[in-house]
This record gives sequence, C-alpha cells and structure tokens, in this order.
Amino acid sequence: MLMQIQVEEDRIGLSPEILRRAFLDNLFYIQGKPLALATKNDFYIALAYTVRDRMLHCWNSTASTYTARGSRTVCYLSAEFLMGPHLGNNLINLGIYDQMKQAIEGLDLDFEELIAQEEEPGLGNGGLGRLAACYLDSLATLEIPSMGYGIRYEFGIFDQEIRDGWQVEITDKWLRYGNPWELPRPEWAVEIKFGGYTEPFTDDQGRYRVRWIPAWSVKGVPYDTPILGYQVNTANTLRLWKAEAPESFDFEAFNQGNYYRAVQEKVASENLTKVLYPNDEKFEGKQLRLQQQFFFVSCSLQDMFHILERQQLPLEAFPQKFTVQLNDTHPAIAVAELMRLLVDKYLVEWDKAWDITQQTLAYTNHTLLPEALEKWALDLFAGLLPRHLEIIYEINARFLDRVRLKFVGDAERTARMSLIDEQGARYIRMAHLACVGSHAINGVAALHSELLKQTVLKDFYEFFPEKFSNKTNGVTPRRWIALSNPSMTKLITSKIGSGWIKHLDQLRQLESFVGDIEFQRQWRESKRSNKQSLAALVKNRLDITIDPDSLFDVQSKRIHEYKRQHLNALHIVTLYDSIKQNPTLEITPRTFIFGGKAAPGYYMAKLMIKLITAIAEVVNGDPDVRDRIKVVFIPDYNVTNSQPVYPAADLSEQISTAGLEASGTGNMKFAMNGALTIGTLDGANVEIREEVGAENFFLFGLITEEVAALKEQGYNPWDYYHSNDALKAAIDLIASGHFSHGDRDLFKPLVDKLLHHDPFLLLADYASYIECQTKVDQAYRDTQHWTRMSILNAARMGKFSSDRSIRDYCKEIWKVQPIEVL
Ligand code: T68
Repeated sequence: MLMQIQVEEDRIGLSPEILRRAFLDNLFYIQGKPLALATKNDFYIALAYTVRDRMLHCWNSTASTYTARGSRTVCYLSAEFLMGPHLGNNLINLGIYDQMKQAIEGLDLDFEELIAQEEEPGLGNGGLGRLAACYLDSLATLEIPSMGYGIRYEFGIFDQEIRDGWQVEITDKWLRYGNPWELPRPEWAVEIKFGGYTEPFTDDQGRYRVRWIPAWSVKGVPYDTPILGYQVNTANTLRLWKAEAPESFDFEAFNQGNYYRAVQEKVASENLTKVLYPNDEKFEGKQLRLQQQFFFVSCSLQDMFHILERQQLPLEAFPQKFTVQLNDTHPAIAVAELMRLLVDKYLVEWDKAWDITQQTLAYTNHTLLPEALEKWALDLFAGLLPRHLEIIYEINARFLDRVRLKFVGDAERTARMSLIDEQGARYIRMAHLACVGSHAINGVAALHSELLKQTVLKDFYEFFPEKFSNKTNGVTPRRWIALSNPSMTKLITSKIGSGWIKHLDQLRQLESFVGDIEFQRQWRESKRSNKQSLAALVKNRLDITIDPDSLFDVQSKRIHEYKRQHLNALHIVTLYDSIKQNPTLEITPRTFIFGGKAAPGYYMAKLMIKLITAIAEVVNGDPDVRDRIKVVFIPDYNVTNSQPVYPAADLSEQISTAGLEASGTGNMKFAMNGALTIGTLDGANVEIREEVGAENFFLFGLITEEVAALKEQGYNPWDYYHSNDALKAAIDLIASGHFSHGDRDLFKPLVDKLLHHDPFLLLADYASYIECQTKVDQAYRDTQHWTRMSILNAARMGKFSSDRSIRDYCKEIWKVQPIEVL
C-alpha cells in the first residue's frame, strides 16, 4: 500500500522535491542511466516523461468524460500541424514551469538548456500549419471536445542553412532521438486502398451498387499526442497517421519465396508519409501528395466511424457526433470519401448520405493566389481513386442541375462552377468540391473573406450566400506571450493579475498605466532585456554584434515575392546609399532582422535570400554605415527560433501587396509583444489597425482596389523607376554588382522582373513605404511616445487570441459547447 502511494506521487505530485525524484526515476528506468552517465538528451527525455506523466491522468479523464457525456467532437483535419516544441508549453499549461525549474536546478542542471534540447516537430510550412497548432491549444483550453487529425511525416519541413549567402536545405530528422510525446496505437490501425478499377453489380436485395477493386493498400497507424489546455483538466488528442505495409501484404510474393519483393513493397508503403511537401502557397500536382491527402483523410474518417460504432450510435448520428473542419483544400477529398464510405460501405442511400456529408463538413480557405489553388489532373486522379472520380462526377451532375435551374441559360456560369475544369486538359477543382460538400465556408480575416466572395468564390457566394462567413485568425497567448516573453508576462501580471492569459481582452486594463512613468520604464526595460537576449543569440550563432539600443526592425515569415521582403531590402539599400552620399546623415540606428525559408524549387525566393545576405555582407562590413545600420538573416526560422524574435522586435514588417496576404498571424504575435507595425491594408493588418488605433500603426501603400485599378489600366514599373531618384539609385546599385562583388548577372533576374513586370507592385509602393519608414525613424526618437504606442498595441490585441477565433467557430459553425473535465 505504502509503495503504491509513493508511485502515484511520483507520477502526479507537483512539488519541486517530488518532481526531482520523478525525474531521477525516469532517468534511471526509462533512459537506463545514472546521473553521472547521462547525456543532455537523456536529461531531456527524463524531463519530458516527468511532464507527460502529469498529463496522462488528464488525458484519460478527458476520454472517459467525453464518452460518458456522448459529446459532439470537433475534428480538425489538416495536412499540417506546426506544433513547435511541446515541453515548455506543457509546463506552462500545467502551471508547473517554476516548480520544475527549481527541481532541475537543484540538480545543478541548466533548465533552459534541457528545454532547448527538444527537436521540434516541424510538420508544417508556415501560417496554415501553425494556425492549426494554435487552434488545438485553444480548443483544449476552452474545454471543447476535439481531435486534430493529420500526417505523421517522418521528415518535417527541412532545416535551413545559409552557405555563401544561399539557402541550403537539410533533411529534418526530428524523430532521430525518439519522440516522448506520442503514443502509437497500432490496435486502431486502418486500411487504405488505392488504384484498381470499379465494377457495377446488383446485390442480394436487387440494389444497383458499385464495387471498387483496388490494386494496392497501405495500413494507417495512429500516433497520439496529448494536447493539454491551459490550467484545465482537458487534454485532447492530436492523432497523426503513419503509413505502413499492410499485414497481409504480398503474401503471395512472400510465400513464393520472393522475400525481397515483399520487403520492397513495405518500403514503398512507408514512403507515403515520409516527407512533408515544402511548398507553401504553390500547388504542385504530385501523385504522392494526392496519396498523402487521401491517406490521412480516409484514416481519419474511418476512425470516426469506429468511434461511432464503439459508442453504438447509428449512422444518422454522424453529423451530431462529429463536425469536421477542412483546413484548406488539402483534406477536401473528404467530401468524396465520406460519400463513398456511406454509400458503398454502409449502404446509405445517396440523398441521405449527401445530407450527412454536407452537415458534417466545413471548409476554411487560406489563400486567393491562383497558383495555390489545388486542381488534380484527371487521369492522375482516376488512376489513384477511380471510385472517388465516379462519385465526384455524380456530385457534379446533381450540383450543375441545380445551377442550371437557378441560372437558366447561363452556360458559362455552369462551366465556371463545375467541379471539373474542362478548358484543355481536365482537372478536378478541389475548392469547388469543398464548397459544394460543406455547409460552411470561411476566410481567415475580414478583408480576405470579402475578397473571396468577390473573386475566387464569387459564383459560389451567389449560389449559396448563407454558407459564407469570416473567422479572423488568432494565435495562442500561452505560447506566444507567456512562454516566449516571460519578462513582459511578469510585468503585466504584476499590474493586472494573470487572468489575461486565458482572457486576453483583460489586457485592456493596461491602458490605465500607459501614462505611468514608472510602468513605461519597466516596459522599456523588459523590451530591452528581450533585445539583449536576441542580440546574444545572434552573436552566438552568427558572430554578428548588434546593438540592443538600435531599432529592431523585423520581417520574419516564409520568403515569397508577394510578401515583398525585397521591398524591405530596397529600403535598406536606400538608407545605405543616403549614408554613403551624406556621411553625417542623422538616422535612428536600426538593425534589420530577417528570417524565413524559401520553397526549395522557388528560384526567385532563394534569390531574395541571397540579396538580403549580400546586402548584409556589404553593410555590416562598411565602417561608414555599420554603426547606424546592420542587417541580419537568422537561419532556420522555425517555431523554436521564432520564440525569442517576437518579444525583441520594435517594428514588425507586414508589407505584402494589398489583397494577397489572406490574414497573417506573425503580425499578431509581434503586436502582442509590443512591436509597432509598418504595414499595408492587407489581411488581418486591417483589423489590427482598427483595434490598436490608426495613430499607433504605420500605414502605407496602395489599397486592394487601387492595386486592381492600377493593374487594370496597365501598370508600368518603368515609369516609377524613372520618376524617383532614390528608387532608381537603389535598383541601379543592386544591378551594378555593388552587393555581388561586381557580378552584374547575379541579381539580374530579380531586377529585370521588378523593372519589366513587378507583379507585386513594389515600385508603385516604394515611395509611400520610404516615407512611412522616415516617420518610423522620427517616432522612435521620442522614446516616451514610442513606449506609449508599444503598450497600447499590446493592450489592445485581445481580439487576436485564438481563443476568440475558436469561440467564433464553436458558436457559428461547429455548434459545440464546452464540457468540463473534473
Ligand atoms: C497562410 N497560408 C496564409 N499556406 O498565407 C496566411 N499552402 O495569410 C494565413 O494567415 C495563414 O495561412 C493561416 O490562415 C499558408 O500558410 C501554406 O502553408 C500552404 C501549405 C501547403 C500548400 C499550400
């Protein structure tokens, strides 16, 4: 009996003494090491298990509670979950960060160093994958029964190195030393079929049916990770699927002694979930990608049917039991797969199946960029999913009949809305499939949702306006403030208590301290210490000295022409040139900080990285300017490396061409951490500016309508180049080889594109951007006023908590209620 109590305590006790004992126990019994022989990784694993143990009873109580209450479950289907390191976040959500720190430091170990050991699961590209992760945190915190469904990629997003100023991609071996946060559940594996052909037949009851005879199959094995809410007992599940060879696979080959063929097929199966496609915002019609999408969707839907069965619920209860959110069109094949399962497997009649499907599914769009819209070549699709193609044809036929009824004689509209693109080679339009098969469609910021209705989904909006709504993105304050910015967290809590971490609107209470000189001083001190930490990191990693008293001007996000990192670069070159022309020029010292990955096949984005690092080399090496401007490119921007960046920023660059950034979420993380934004009226910038006040936001650039009008009337970048001396000087300097050791060819593709096409209107926005940057320069000199603006930015960001976003989804789309776990 006594023994049992001790074990229980070691698994759940929260005092530093018990935590320390549990940690040593795990080190010995899991890693098999005494203190003296343990490596840093051994310590990390022991620490992770110590934390995980404390989450497991929440996880089990959550499961029992949900089963007992028969609750409706939100299933968030996403090809990407960019979770970031779990350890620090779980410590925050358990509320034992300080106790654990004490426990570990009592052993003379460096706590922060152990936390830094974790290899983050980089199972996403950027905003879309990170949004899914923030939403899981909020769902758990708000006690909403929910499940994240995705893919357990063996290699996540590549690690980025910078060599000779260029991006080099290194495979991300995140599972190399094991993953203590996941539990494999092989007993819940499912089978996924591919290829082959279909044939019609009549069943015993005389019904017309279709049989799919697939050519091959794989097994999907779920790996579960607990997702603990903040200071609640709710621990939901992230269920990621790994592909393996099916048990029975190629039995024949095996029996015939063809051992090697059998093994080869096994390897082929496992390739399916081997690697994450590293493209964001660019569709690549690769067969393996379609296999991945169908694989995780089918695994997840079959899992839902199994849950329904285990709870002995009838098929009709499916939409009451599950509400399924499609994170972009990557899981849109769910429309056809849910229909197939209902009609072919569970013998539900078509109309009824269609009702269930529509009631269950909802679709979030994340982009308007035409090159990102998914459309699968028909023959590729037919080869892999012949039965689904037939189902899509049937859905389409029925849908287009309705379109023809509503818009009599409008053949063009019917062709535009068809699920099949028939101009030339035929394609399946996944966004159309998602719209038709869902009861709700949303964009991710107010402007984006409006533009969706006016552009890419205009016909669908006119056909079913009631499906459309907006759900502005949000980010979790747990990771993005409490964990990443402890100094600001402490300061805020000392003034208004800690309720804001769960109710971010409470930050408004800070407004009453905005004029308090002492509070302002503390605010600056916190920012300054964060800048100092980042400076130390930069020194350590890149051996570049940056001045924490300079203005930290940061642009960190995926590298893309529409995000216009090269506009920022033009500003730096302009500043550099003006200092060279006028050596006594007085400017506010600035450190330009960049971070971000380029898709490996995106040549122009890679050249933009090279441009930034080339400018950095010249600027940082030039004694005339280097005390006034510095340029740093932080390699391998990921969740881990981003956490010290947001708290250290003074200025947040959100400078995309108006109308092209669906929302942005980095913009929110910066402003929450007291950075001021320089930005266009794009994505969520519009709403951020509304919230923080126009007077606390640096606005520049053309607005969406002006962008469209300018393009309509025939935009000629050449005119801007010739009529603006500073712009011409900056471009000429780049073209002259000044930043490329005299090589005039290196940046020629970039310069030529700007001068002759400039699809993202850098030249049109240049003057406005530079003028706005001059205002920033002036404003930063008024320290008190800047501090005031910084405080007001943080204080007014309550709307952008992902808790608010999730509440909106729950109320308006999912119709789910919290269930408390005791
Ligand atoms: C981003 N999209 C939007 N896509 O660009 C951003 N795409 O404005 C928004 O804030 C964010 O989504 C969240 O809504 C992406 O991140 C991708 O990463 C992606 C990945 C694969 C294929 C296409």
